[in-house]
Amino acid sequence: MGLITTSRDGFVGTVTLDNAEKRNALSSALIDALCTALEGFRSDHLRAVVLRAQPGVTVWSAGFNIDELPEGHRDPLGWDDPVRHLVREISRFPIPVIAMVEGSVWGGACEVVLACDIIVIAPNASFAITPAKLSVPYNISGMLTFLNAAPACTVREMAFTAKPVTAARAFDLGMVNHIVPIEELETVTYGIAKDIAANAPLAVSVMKEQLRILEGAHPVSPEGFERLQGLRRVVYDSQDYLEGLRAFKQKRKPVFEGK
Ligand code: KGA
Repeated sequence: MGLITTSRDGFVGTVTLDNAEKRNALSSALIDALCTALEGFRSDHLRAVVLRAQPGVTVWSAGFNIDELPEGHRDPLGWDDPVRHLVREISRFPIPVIAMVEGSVWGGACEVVLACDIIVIAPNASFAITPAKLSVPYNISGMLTFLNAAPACTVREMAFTAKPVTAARAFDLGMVNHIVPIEELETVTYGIAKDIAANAPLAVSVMKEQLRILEGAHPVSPEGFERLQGLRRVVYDSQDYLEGLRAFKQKRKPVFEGK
């Protein structure tokens, strides 16, 4: 079964998430396919990429494939985690990636969208930062993706409540570039892609990399890094982490005890 589809029109490539049955949860297989598609676009010297889901979805992506999270005592979001790999791939990709979003975007998928260069959304889009719902310690560079995309007080509210933010609010907060009626979503998105594709690709590419390096220019001391990793370990070693996973699989609300 295909998890994504790809297409291209001139210098513009499209990757469409195509696993609505599992709400486009970011399984390692889906992410592998997506990264392979991006690599193909890179070697063919495309100049803009649109990342989207099938038209009409109510869930753009349900985030991490929770079934693939480790059963405790292992960092669930370490360097080699597929979502971390995808976020790095998008942000280091030398071609702008435009996220075109209708429907809800959860957890790791919210980070993936916010890691894209430009975001165009329909009024039914929504965004949620979900680790607190699952008792997952999000990783440090992931928190930076959120912090680079939204005001710190918004990131705090989203992370602590895990409640979705509406499209209108995301636009008001500057988290996305455009909110447009659903009928105009493709026209606006592909219009931007074509504008980018008409420009000098080397100049665009170097500006993208400059912005990535500048956005990531936050020195963290070794002591601070180790402190954060130690605090994260307490969370993924906890009973609450196991409870979060179990509750999702049993389709019930988790009961967290703070231990
Ligand atoms: N991982 C794995 N499977 C998932 C999934 C996920 N994140 N989300 C949905 N599925 C599966 C679900 O188990 C079901 O499978 C199918 O997709 C349809 O889901 O048919 P099956 O085998 O039972 P469902 O729930 O029936 O669809 P729905 O009623 O339309 O509801 C859609 C939503 C998105 C509201 C619902 O599926 C949901 O709440 N999903 C989880 C959203 C979430 O909390 N995501 C965060 C994932 O964690 C994450 O990103 C991390 C680790 N994080 O933030 O730190």
